[in-house]
Amino acid sequence: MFKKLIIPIIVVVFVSACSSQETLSVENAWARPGISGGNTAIYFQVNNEAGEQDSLEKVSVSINAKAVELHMTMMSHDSETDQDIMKMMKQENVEIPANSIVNFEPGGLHVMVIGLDNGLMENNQIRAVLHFAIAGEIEILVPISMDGEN
Ligand SMILES: [Cu+2]
Repeated sequence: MFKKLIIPIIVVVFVSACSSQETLSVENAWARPGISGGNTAIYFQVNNEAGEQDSLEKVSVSINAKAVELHMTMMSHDSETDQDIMKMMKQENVEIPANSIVNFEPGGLHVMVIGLDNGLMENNQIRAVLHFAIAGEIEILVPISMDGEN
């Protein structure tokens, strides 16, 4: 009688632990070093295994800075100088389609932390909270690195 009760409880715990991982997860986070008064960019991979589209609405960080914004780097053509230039466009939010991986990476999407109170050195670590419309808040550890390799 006692044994029969325990097995269903274990199954329920196991299933709920799995389902939370199979919705949306964030991996491979890193951020560039930055100087006091300067900026840094945070990169990561969003893996949305849920059957519905989500949206990254906002990011907050464990360090003091003037602003945290979602940015998209794009090439645009400057007709006056006839040169291609890199431009960063602020995004109100970033759509995360169902069953997709969205990469925040150099040259593309990133989280821009503007006006750092204190410098960020390699091998430091910060925390960030990603606010998703459906998945809610996901907290990540973000190591400071030159290239995301370490
Ligand atoms: Cu930016």
